[in-house]
Amino acid sequence: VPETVSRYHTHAVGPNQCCSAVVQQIAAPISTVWSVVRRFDNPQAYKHFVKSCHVILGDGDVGTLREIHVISGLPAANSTERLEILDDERHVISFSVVGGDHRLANYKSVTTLHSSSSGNGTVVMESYAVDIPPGNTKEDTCVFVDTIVRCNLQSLAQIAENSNRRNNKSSS
Ligand code: A8S
Repeated sequence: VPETVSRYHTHAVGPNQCCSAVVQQIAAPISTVWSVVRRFDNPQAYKHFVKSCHVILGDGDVGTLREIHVISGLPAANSTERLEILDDERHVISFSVVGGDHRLANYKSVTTLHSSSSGNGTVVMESYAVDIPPGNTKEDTCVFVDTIVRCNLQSLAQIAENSNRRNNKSSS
């Protein structure tokens, strides 16, 4: 297990919280995937539930705040999120939810990228911890959040793999 995995994906979880992790294999180099993931100001590039995003404080360093609005049909309208870690060398990004009109209080996630042992690919690992909303179970909460995170990472894979294919074509 890489050191960044144990170091960044260990969450302190309170009694009324739950945590989980999603792993996604991507057939594109880590640099391609990282160029999409590192853009704290542009989550809508791969998170399809995000309708719009505005940076409300900061310039992309740790402490930057963004406000996202989500598409209709979700039990949420918007979310205010703080950039906690942005490590371009280790390929680690983390944000926490600090406000907004939704049910995922104290949501915090960490995303790390790893080069896959089998060739020129990337393994993305995203873990999170969140408060269990009143009236919900731990299981409900994990199913809901895992679904969102899995959708995001599948969409990330598609975008990175497509841009990788385009670049390979134009350079040959
Ligand atoms: C992310 C991960 C999550 C985002 C959740 C889990 C959210 O943006 C959506 C629905 C909600 O109910 C909560 O990486 C919230 O963005 C899509 C608004 C926070």
